[in-house]
Amino acid sequence: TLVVKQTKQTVLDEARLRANDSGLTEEEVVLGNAVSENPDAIQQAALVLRLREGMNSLSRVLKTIEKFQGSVGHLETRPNKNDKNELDVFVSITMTRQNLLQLIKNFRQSSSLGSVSLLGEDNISVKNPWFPRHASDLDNCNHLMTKYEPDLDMNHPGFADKEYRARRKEIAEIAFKYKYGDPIPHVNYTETENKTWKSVFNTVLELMPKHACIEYRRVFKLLQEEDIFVPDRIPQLEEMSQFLQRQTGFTLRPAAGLLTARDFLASLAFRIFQSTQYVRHVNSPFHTPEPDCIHELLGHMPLLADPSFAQFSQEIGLASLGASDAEIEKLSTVYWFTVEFGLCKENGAVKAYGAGLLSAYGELLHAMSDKPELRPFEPATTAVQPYQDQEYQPIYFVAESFEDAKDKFRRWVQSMSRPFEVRFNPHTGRVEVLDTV
Ligand code: HBI
Ligand code: FE
Repeated sequence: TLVVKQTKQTVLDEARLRANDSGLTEEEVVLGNAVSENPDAIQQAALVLRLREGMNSLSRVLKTIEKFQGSVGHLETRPNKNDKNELDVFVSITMTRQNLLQLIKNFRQSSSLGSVSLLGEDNISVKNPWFPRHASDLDNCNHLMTKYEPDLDMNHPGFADKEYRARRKEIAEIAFKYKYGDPIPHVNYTETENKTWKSVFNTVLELMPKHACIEYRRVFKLLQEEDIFVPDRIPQLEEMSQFLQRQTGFTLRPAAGLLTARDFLASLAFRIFQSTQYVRHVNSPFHTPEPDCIHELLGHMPLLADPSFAQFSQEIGLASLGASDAEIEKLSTVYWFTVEFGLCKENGAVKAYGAGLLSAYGELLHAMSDKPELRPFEPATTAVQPYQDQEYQPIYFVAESFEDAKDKFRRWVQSMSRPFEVRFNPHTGRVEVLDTV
């Protein structure tokens, strides 16, 4: 990327240089100001455009800016030195970040206006934000949200238990040291920890036949047949990871706790699930304020071994790469109401597929009772539904099927303002960035 401390003159020269370098004949648009993440923040941006049809396209550019409620502060034009039929335009505009991103996307998608590339003053570029391009980059994506950890959350059942906190730390340490490619270290779970697993495992066994979706039941049985799911011992993450890999190509990497939504979602793009490895407090086997390995193993693993669900999970991950904070929030909400608390239809009945339901019998029974409100899964409305992470949900969303949820989700992702598209290349394991044409 280019260094960007520029006056409008150098912005214009820069754009010209880049156009010459790359042999582009299209306009170049350069965003000259650092961008804030708030979609409603009013921001100033300098765009440099090269117009093929001179004044005609200039009026179209200005109309477009007007349509996005931008105001023009400064406008300069001059003929392109190399091609007198082309016009270089510098325009300084003020508008909301959200509209700015849409405007830029609009420019980039309009064939008459051609391509747009962006530079930010702090090297924060809308077009090239940093995000992991390969699973090994996930070594840098494990930022924690510590508010529900036993050291900080007074409501955590382990808050007053020094021994528990030390044990949790010891296990979390594995995740801090972990690097891409390492096998996941074995944990010798204590008798107490295995006992906690057993009581949750047995309630799941009891409730599953009636309430879990067919995909969950199928994989659960397979895990029992392979002796990975047994009542008396907690499965090791490494054996589970190898099982998933055989089913859908998903693998696990150890997580030290609740990750930020951005980091957590990013890993899904690579079919990697970041899983905690420590166990909830023995005094509270049926509820945990933070994710623990019982929740990950009993709740998440069976569905990650289902091909259609695995695909859906990866697509949420791909949609999150390089997304704005506001969009990450929406994706997290979709994740919450699907992967964590989703319901689906099965032969006319409603079944659970959300991990937060399948690994917590209290909420599962609540979801299946006539108390909560059930609404059809519709990404645009689901994404803005406020949710509860401390009590049972008052609202659940019901998908027709995973295939239908995927279709709807794909269509909704298209409405996001990201000025590029991403694609996972399974041959290289890399995410490729495609400019939207
Ligand atoms: N971190 N370790 C871990 N496990 C999760 O299930 C998890 C997370 N961070 C965020 C998250 N889940 C979701 O609630 C969404 O915000 C993506
Ligand atoms: Fe979860």
